[in-house]
Amino acid sequence: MKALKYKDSIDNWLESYFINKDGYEKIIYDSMSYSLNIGGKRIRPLIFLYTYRLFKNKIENVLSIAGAIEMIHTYSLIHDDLPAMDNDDLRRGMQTNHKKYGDAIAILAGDGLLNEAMNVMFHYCEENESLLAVKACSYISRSAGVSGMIAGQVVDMESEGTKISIEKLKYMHSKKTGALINASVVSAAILAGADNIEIDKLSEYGNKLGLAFQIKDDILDVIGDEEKLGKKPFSDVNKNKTNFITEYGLEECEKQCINLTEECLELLRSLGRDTEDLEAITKFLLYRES
Ligand code: GRG
Repeated sequence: MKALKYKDSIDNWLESYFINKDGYEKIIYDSMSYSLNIGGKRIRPLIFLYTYRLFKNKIENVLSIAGAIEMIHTYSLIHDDLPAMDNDDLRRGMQTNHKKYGDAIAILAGDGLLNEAMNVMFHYCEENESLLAVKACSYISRSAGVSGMIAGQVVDMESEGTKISIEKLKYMHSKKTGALINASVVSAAILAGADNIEIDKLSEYGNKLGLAFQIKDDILDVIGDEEKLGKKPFSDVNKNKTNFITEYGLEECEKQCINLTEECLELLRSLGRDTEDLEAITKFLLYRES
């Protein structure tokens, strides 16, 4: 599959962020860098950059906000893998953070990444003295917070081992996975000065993309290859969790993914802008193997 544009820029920004950090607390920098830099598709920061590029040219100016979004995502994965949550040993094909550094450092690494993401965003707002930046960054922090991703995670934890309705399943994923994907699109549009009609269309695109992403995640959990996934498959089955496969079956899920992808592409085309990169990543997500 063709490499996604700007992925190297994101990887380089993240790799150089915690470089040359020393002192008694060095282990926390090692631990945060470990999880940030052991792979990851960088879907959210790329979607952010591609959306920004619909309206503005210079992505170098906003690379830090893209990096902050990936820091938030990585923190959520570290905490999700902890024994108190999903208790997973493998992530991105490597040991999970707590397996390598222990539970205490993994909790602090997640906290550290979340706070660092906020520092990066505040710094951007200060430097640019921009109200659009404040609005964009507060959209991101709200989406990651208790009315967004954390709400979804709470419903997920509370539902373990019980059968939940499709409505609740969709609610859970619109928050847990969808909120940060939606924020990656919408915050970029806000920051770039898009008008309300464009923001609304892009928000709808983000919501549909988030749902397609989650259904594909459930499909891969059943038919994915362990090596490519970088983690053990059948995690939902083993934890007795309701997911889209248990509710709709594999064939119907594949159909829904294709339909949602088509709806995403139509929304993008309706913007009347050069949406080539967003279209490419939308299709990439449909055909991904990890
Ligand atoms: C701990 C507050 C808190 C939230 C955790 C995102 C999340 C909420 C948990 C992750 C569990 C999970 C497997 C969710 C399904 C969708 C998802 C987010 C998959 C991982 O994202 P990718 O595929 O991963 O973008 P990479 O490694 O490529 O970055």
